[in-house]
Amino acid sequence: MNGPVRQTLRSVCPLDCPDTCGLHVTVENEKVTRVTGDPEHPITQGAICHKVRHYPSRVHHPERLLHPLKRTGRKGEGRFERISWDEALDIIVRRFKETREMYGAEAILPYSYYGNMGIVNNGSMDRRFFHRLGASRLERTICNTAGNQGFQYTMGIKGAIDPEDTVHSRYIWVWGGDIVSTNMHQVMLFEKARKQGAKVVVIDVRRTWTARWADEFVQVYPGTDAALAMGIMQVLVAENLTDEAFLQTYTTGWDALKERIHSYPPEKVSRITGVDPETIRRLAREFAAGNPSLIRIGNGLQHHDNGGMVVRTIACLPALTGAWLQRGGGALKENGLSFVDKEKLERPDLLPDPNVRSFNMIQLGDALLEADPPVRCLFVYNTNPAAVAPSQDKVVRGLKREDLFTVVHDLFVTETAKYADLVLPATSHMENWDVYKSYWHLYIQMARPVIPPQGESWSNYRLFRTLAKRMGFTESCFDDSPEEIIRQVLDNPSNPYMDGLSFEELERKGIIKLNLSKAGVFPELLQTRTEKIALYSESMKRQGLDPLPGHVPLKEGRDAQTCLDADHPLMLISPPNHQFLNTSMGNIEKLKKMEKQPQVEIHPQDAMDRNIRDGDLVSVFNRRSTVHLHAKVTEDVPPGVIVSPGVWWPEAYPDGKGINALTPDREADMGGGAVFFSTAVQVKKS
Ligand SMILES: Nc1nc2c(c(=O)[nH]1)N[C@H]1C(S)=C(S)[C@@H](COP(=O)(O)OP(=O)(O)OC[C@H]3O[C@@H](n4cnc5c(=O)[nH]c(N)nc54)[C@H](O)[C@@H]3O)O[C@H]1N2
Ligand SMILES: Nc1nc2c(c(=O)[nH]1)N[C@H]1C(S)=C(S)[C@@H](COP(=O)(O)OP(=O)(O)OC[C@H]3O[C@@H](n4cnc5c(=O)[nH]c(N)nc54)[C@H](O)[C@@H]3O)O[C@H]1N2
Ligand code: SF4
Ligand SMILES: [Mo]
Repeated sequence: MNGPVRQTLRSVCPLDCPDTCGLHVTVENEKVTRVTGDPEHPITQGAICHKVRHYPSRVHHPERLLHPLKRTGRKGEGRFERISWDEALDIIVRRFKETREMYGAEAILPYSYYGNMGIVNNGSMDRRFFHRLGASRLERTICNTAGNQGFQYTMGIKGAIDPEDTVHSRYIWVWGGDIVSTNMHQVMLFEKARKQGAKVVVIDVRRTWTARWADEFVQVYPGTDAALAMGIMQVLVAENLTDEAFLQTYTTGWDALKERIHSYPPEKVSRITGVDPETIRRLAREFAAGNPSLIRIGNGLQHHDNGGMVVRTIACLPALTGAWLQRGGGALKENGLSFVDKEKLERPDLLPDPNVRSFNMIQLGDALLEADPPVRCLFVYNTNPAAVAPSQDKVVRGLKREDLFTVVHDLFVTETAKYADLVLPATSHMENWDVYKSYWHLYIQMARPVIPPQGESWSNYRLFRTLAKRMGFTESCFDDSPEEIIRQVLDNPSNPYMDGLSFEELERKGIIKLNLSKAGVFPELLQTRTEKIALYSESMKRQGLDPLPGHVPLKEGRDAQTCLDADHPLMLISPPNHQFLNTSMGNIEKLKKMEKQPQVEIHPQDAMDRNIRDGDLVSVFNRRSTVHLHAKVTEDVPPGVIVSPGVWWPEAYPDGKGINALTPDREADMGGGAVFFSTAVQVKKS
């Protein structure tokens, strides 16, 4: 770290955001003073979001955790004393060994998500450690598994469009994604398309910033998108707008789907979705005429009971018009091309018992309260479940268990850390060596530390490597250096897109694009692969699912016509906000000020019925809990739906209870996914 006092160094944004930006970091006297976008990065193009420009305030936050802590107060109270790393590691190793001896290692549960997307620190040494230990496994379902599974059922692949090709799209639907806030570089690419005449339509429940930016906003009731997609398909058939040659060549099950489509005439679809029949007809015509048409499928519409089927159904649409055949046409949810060899990186072969039990992460409350035999140790890193996991009251009751030994590794004393027995300080990505792939664009990037570890903070890599040694694990994979892990990431013969990617080139350039010379992306890939687009899906049938696409009503809540529960007639959507990244950045004062306070948007009619005025403190409640926040009366949301943006730190709510107290921990129809937005509530003035 010696050298000039002021330097500009390269880094990569580690946050769980599709854009995975290249960063320029100004470092003065070992402090990060400025973060900007890498102007040479083909996707970042010098621009980053507002929140990450505030990253210096995160790295050098006055409340940044700098030493290991041990609990002195009651669980949840947040009282701790400083201890040494040595003592902390001794306690963990002793508790893990005791637990393993008395109850078996499956009484230990690791709990992590993607607070840091680097593979050296998330998805290698950590997984090896828990596999070798024999701990219970975790299904990481909280984000996108329902929709990804649905997309895959239709397309046979997680996605193969190069986002850079979306500049060629000329008619664009942004469906259930708030990309101005959550995927800003897609907006930049669409802006280029727009300059060439593209039209952008946003299909969402709420009039978002993205909806305002677009040329047209189509407002739908939550969870009804599959009906809308089927209605559009019905019009395509009725008006002879389908591409029969494409359907014959590239799909299976067209006749069966056509049969199903008849039951979705626009008038009926309108009653379900709230979109008027003429708009449905016009959307169909415009989509067929788009040259080419692209659907950018967001993550929001799949956080529902029917989320898998919604995405599976929407993914069928471009096949009806053959939009896939044109560059910039088709549908883009994520890309599935930069997959790594998980066996090698995570080493599930180290599991003493491959059949060890597994928990769905969205049901953490049940795992802690009801598992038999019980979970006795919980190790949380890269996530903040006390705030982000659904059915928060249950999660908190579980975390409060006196006999549960909880370790939390984080940069801050988060809401979850308040319940820990030990809190361990984590480095930020600015302090780590790591490699990053994106789940949207096609570049792989490497970043070196730009400042030394702050205080006594340790990276996940160092923590799990050290714990492995202290547990006496002697396998050589626990000796792998970050460089060796990065080499293993690149070395994946089963992925043609990684063929020939060299560590040396990545080290030299910091960024390399996937190799598209062997397999390519759509549209070329469509012509070379043997797999067909499954309009009728045999594999869904085998799984006991409906093999054809279609609308399935939600398990609680309402559509434009039906309300399932008269006591809780409003649907609550709680999507990400602009200035936070899930709960990360939710403790940066300037960003908090810009978001003002936790609030709930309510339609003037619903507000009037309840005698609620703009700014009033209201209670939002259902059978799971009650949350207090301020009302914002606005026509941005439809009647019957309320929207509370952002997962704030629970302390920001008047009584310390966050929005996820209200959300259900049911599994979606596919992939064990989360259904945050299928939440029925009632609202009253507090
Ligand atoms: N600024 C910011 N950026 C982020 C994040 C963040 O917290 N803040 N989080 C990151 C993460 S982890 C993720 S997964 C992505 C998510 O980013 P997106 O893909 O944009 O998904 P969401 O923001 O969850 O939801 C997008 C939209 O879906 C709408 N929606 C909800 N239900 C329905 C429905 O039934 N139908 C339709 N058509 N729309 C519906 C919501 O109103 C919302 O506007 O963003 C990432 N980027
Ligand atoms: N109501 C509602 N709830 C939601 C959502 C929603 O839209 N609405 N979105 C859901 C979605 S899509 C997602 S992906 C989840 C995301 O939920 P989480 O994955 O929990 O995301 P964050 O809240 O950002 O928490 C990440 C934590 O990891 C920590 N961290 C960062 N880097 C490191 C590191 O290197 N080491 C360690 N040990 N810790 C680190 C951060 O400081 C932070 O506390 O939330 C879900 N919850
Ligand atoms: S959060 Fe997303 S847009 Fe912002 S800097 Fe990181 S990768 Fe880029
Ligand atoms: Mo997510």
